[in-house]
Amino acid sequence: MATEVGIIMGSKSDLPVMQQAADILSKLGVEYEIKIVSAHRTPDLMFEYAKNAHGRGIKVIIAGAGGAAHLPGMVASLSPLPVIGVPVKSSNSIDGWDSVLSILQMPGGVPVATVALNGAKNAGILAAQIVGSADKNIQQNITDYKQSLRNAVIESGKILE
Ligand code: RP5
Repeated sequence: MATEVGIIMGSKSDLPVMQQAADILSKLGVEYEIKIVSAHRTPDLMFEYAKNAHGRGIKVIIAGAGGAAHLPGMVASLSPLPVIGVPVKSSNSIDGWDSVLSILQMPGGVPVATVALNGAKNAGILAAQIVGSADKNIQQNITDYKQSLRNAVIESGKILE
């Protein structure tokens, strides 16, 4: 199967958060790649990645960054693909708000679908849902996953009975 989701992050220090996107994509049967591409430290690599991802068959990009988090917005400006931004509460962050606002407050015309602070799991699910809109097997995996969430809630409530 072809790689359909690209996960990128600004630093290896983002990996503990961004790994959660990779884990849920694996669970949902979506092929992904995962790389470190910094907007500030490797702008040339960021440019190359964003310009070429769609040509390589990638369908969605998940981009995570902390602090002055330019990576998701810059990649969105360069790529025709949907970009999901993950604000990361990094060691240089002021409580996460800097990365949340940097990723969320994109100007009109350049959207970044922003998930919650450290919300890489939801970024993975959203990416799978986008891919699943044109892939019945992946869509079925998402339906099954939602059913498992329901079952877990019903099961957890039994302790109160
Ligand atoms: C951002 O700066 C990265 O995405 C990371 O969240 C943050 C800190 O990076 P390191 O100093 O830990 O490499 O660009």
